[in-house]
This record gives sequence, C-alpha cells and structure tokens, in this order.
Amino acid sequence: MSERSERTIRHSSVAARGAGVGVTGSTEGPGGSPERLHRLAVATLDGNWEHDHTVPSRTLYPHQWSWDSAFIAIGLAHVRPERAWRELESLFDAQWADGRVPHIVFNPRLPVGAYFPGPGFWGSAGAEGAPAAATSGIIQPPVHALAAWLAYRRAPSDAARAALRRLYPRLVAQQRYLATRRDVGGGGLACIVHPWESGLDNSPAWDTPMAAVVADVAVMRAYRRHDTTHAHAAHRPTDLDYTRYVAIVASYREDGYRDGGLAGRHPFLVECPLFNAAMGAAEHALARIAPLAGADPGPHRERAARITEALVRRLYDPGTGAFQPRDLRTGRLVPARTVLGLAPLILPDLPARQVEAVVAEACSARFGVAPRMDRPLPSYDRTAPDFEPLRYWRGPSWMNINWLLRRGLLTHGRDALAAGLGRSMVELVATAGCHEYFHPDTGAGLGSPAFGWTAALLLDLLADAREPAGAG
Ligand code: 2M8
Repeated sequence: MSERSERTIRHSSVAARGAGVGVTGSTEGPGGSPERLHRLAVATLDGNWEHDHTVPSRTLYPHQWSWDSAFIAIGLAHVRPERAWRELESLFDAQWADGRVPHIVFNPRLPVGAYFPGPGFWGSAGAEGAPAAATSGIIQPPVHALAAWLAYRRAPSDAARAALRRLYPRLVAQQRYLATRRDVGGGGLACIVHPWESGLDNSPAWDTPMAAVVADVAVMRAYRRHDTTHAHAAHRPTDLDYTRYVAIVASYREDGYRDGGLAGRHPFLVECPLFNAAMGAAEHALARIAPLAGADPGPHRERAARITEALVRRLYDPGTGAFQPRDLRTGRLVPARTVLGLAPLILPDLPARQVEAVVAEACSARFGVAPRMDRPLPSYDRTAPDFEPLRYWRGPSWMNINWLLRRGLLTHGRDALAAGLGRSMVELVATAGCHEYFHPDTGAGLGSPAFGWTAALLLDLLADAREPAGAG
C-alpha cells in the first residue's frame, strides 16, 4: 500500500465517520474471510516497504524503528521471507560499535522534518562508535533474537540459515551491551534511560520517574512536533511529556551517549519488566539459534536463567501479583498496574507462582474478561481513575503487546486463554482495519490506519489458526 493508499484509507474512514474522525476512532474494517484479512495485511506491509525495511507508518513514523522491524519480520516470514531477513539485517547494519541497536535508523532519502525528533536532533554522527547511517542514540526492547528464531522456524531455507548465521554474532553483541553497559543497578537487569526505550512511551508506569525530570517548557518552543499533524493530539503524549522526552535525550546526547557513570547524572533510569523479559526471551531464542551458527547454546541458557531469577528478585511485587518497574533513582517499585507487568509471562522458565499470579492479573477486571479472555488486553488497568481509552499507551489495546501475552499463555499451557485472545485480536483487526492501536472497549481503530506490526502480527495469527505452531 502506498502513501496514497494510506491516505485513501484515512479518507474513507473520515467519510464514514464524519466529524468524529480522530476522536472516537474508526470502527470499519475489512471484515469477512481470513483470505480478505490476509490480503489486507500483505497490502499494508507491501505499502510500507521502503527499499530495505518496512516503515511502521508512512505518515507518523516514516523511518525504520527497531522493535517494529522485529515484529514485522515475524509477519514477513510468512509471505516475503527474503524481506524478513533484509528487515533484520538492515537494522543491524546500523548497530553501534558497543552493540547497541538504535531505536530509529533514519532514511536519508526523506526530507528534514519528516519526523520529530529527526537526525539533526540526535546528532549520532558525533558520537563514538556510531555507524555511518544517522540513527537515534537510544534502544528499544530486544525482541529481535526471538523474531529471528521465529522467522527461521516459519520459513527455514538455506538462505534463512545463512542470514541467521550472519545475525547471530550481532544479536549476541546486542545482549552483551545490555548485560554490561546497561546493568546500572548492578542486579543483573538492563536499565532503560528514556521512556521511548520501553516502547510504551507515555505509559502511566513512567509518570513517577518522569515527574522528577526537570522540564523547561521553553525548550520545546524551538521545535515543532510532527506527530500531532497526523494524529489527534488527545490520542498522543502531551506537550509536557515531549518537553521531558527532549530533556532526557539532551542529557544523554551531551555525554556522547556514554553509559558509564549514568547512575549519578542521568535523569531517567528504570528497570522495565517488559524490556528485561524481552532480554531473557532473547537468550532462550539464542540458545535455539546457536547450534545453527556452530555455537554452544549452554551460555545462553545460563544467562536466560539468571535474567529470569533477577526479574523475580528485583521486579516481582507480591502485592500486585505482577512485575513492577523499579525506579533506580529512588530504588522503589513503581505502583501503577500497567500491561508491562504481565510481559514476563513470555519467559518459559518463569516460576509457577509468578505464572499463576500474572495469569490471574491478566484475567482480572483490570485487564481481561475472565474466563475466556475474549477481548484484547488494554495497556493500562481499566479500573484506574486515570485510565484513558483513547490516549496511546495509557489505555488503548495494541497488537504487539497482546501478541507477546498470547505467546506467554501458550508457553505456560494456557491454551484456551491463548485461543480466546488470538481470536479476539483477529476480530479486532477485521472490524477496525490494520490500525496502530484500538479503543479498549469499542475496538475502534486509532492512530495510523496502515500500521506495520498490526499487519505483520495479524499474518502470524492467521497462520497459527491454520496450522498451530505453538510457542516453541
Ligand atoms: C512510538 O514511539 C515513537 C518514538 O520512538 C513516537 O511516538 O514517535 C511507540 O509506539 C513505539 O513503541 C514504536 O516503536 C514507534 C514506531 O511505531 O512509535
């Protein structure tokens, strides 16, 4: 689907919804058969394909994003396997010398101002160990090893095996960066240095740590937000959020994106349960990949076990029955109950006690509708007084998070719940289209109407419905 097609979808949505556009979201969609849904998903991915990667959205996010590329590769493996590997390899071509995989790789063919904050703001060229391509200096959840493993398992071939072998040392370097430079708390977990690194930018999980970030609103006057020209401002982070986002980047950038000594000087330092669950899942995936690359899987299994143990020790809160982020600046767990706290379910070695507690929380009135899990989970506790069903990561349902949780349910043998959740995810897209996120009650589509990972993960769900692959 071309940019024009994305506009066409937007336009037809506007026509159908009249003045309500952007406020309540879109409730129309392709409906119909799995074949129609499949065609829509492929057309969306084709429309977002850009020479060696897939953009999350032609309008809102026109460059390459790190964890988007991983989710997208999982979907591409079903229909365009060679693109799945190009997607991952083009991202890792921009890996920094220290092993970090940047959260954005900028497309030099796009005009300055296509996205804020753009390459000029990040200034990666001046940083030690940065690649030739312009990138951001921060990272995103490391779901890439899992994506590479799943892409290979879905479409094994000589070319796939060769790509996997090329990626393996880069994936290992990514993990090494996280385990060494980012273990700011010294407890065996990686620390994120910006809310954008969590992928759930304005989650209520970050409200407390963000409140401590000194924000000078005058700074934002020098910039123009690009997102609010393509999406409704009430569905996006606030200007105050952006002021703080910019201040946190400025602090990191001014130090050349160095990680040494972060503890004393950086304004945002948090151990995130989803990020660390992804890091643990990556070691499990690397243990599967290692023999194909002629390497020993043992060290990966050992590291995976240590990460799971550290997650339980440092982030599990028996009070909420879920995992809570730890703010390293205060040493305290963040109390907000967000969907981030359920993500460790993707770890196969999560102890039974935590599995029980997290599944109970996922099925509770806060996130699910027990006992059938027949609608996707929201990003935030729907009983919280500050639950916002339209605002980005503060309430809406997202396909990537639900895809991870479904995988976690399958991993722990909760097949009926996983099946209900999977069906509800497909229905959501059938009703609303390949939107970026969805109203958690009405299912109306919000944000970009032609969104990469929604299309890709839909393809994965459709394939699983035809031929269940399980969580192996
Ligand atoms: C959103 O984040 C970017 C900043 O990285 C933004 O709001 O401009 C998040 O949803 C993030 O998880 C996602 O990777 C990115 C691109 O889809 O958009």
